[in-house]
Amino acid sequence: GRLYVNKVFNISAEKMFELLFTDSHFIRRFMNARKITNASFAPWQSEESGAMKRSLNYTIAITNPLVGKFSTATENQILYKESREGQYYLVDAEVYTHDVPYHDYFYTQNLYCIIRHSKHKCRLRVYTDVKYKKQPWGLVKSFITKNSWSGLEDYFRHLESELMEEEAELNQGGGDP
Ligand code: YK8
Repeated sequence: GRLYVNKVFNISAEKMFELLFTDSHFIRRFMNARKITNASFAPWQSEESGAMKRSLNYTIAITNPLVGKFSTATENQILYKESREGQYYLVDAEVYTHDVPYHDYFYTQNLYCIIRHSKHKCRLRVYTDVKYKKQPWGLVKSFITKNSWSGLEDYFRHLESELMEEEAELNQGGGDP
C-alpha cells in the first residue's frame, strides 16, 4: 500500500473526525468539488463486536478516457473499537466502484488514522491499498493498479489541500497557534 497523507493539522482530533466522517459541510463541499454526486450517508451504527459501521453510496465522475464517464460506488466504513473519542480514531473504508471495467476483481481500502497531538492539533494519516478479490490477467492487473493509484493520489492531494484551507479558516481570528 501507500501512505498518501501524513500530516499534523491545527485541528483537534474530534473536529477532524467530524469533518471527514459525519455529514459535514466540509465533506459535502469537497464531494461537490470532486464531482461526487447523489451521495447518501447512513448513520453510524454500533456492531456487536464493539465497532461502529456505516455505508455511503455515491456516483463519481471519471476523467479516464478508457472508462465510462460515471460510476456508482459503495463505501463501507468501520470505526474500530480501539478508537477513543477525542484521542484516536481508526476508520477502515472499503470502496467498491460498481460500473468500471473489471469492477468485480478489485476494491480500494483506505485506512484513516486520526491521532490527537495536543488540544487543538491532530495527525492525519491515510494509508491506501488496491485489493484483489480474484486474480486478473497480469496486464489487466497492472492496468487497474496504475489507474487506481493515479486517481487516488489526485484525490488525497486535493483532500489534504482542502483540509489546509479549512484549518486556516478555523484558526483565523485568534486563538493559540
Ligand atoms: C472515496 C479507485 C479506482 C477508481 C478508478 C477506476 C479505473 C478503473 C481502471 C480500469 C476511476 C472517493 C477510482 C480512482 C475512483 C475514485 C475512488 C475514490 C477517490 C481501466 C480497469 C472515491 C475514495 C476513493 C477510493 C477509490 C477510488 C477509485 O472516498 O481509477
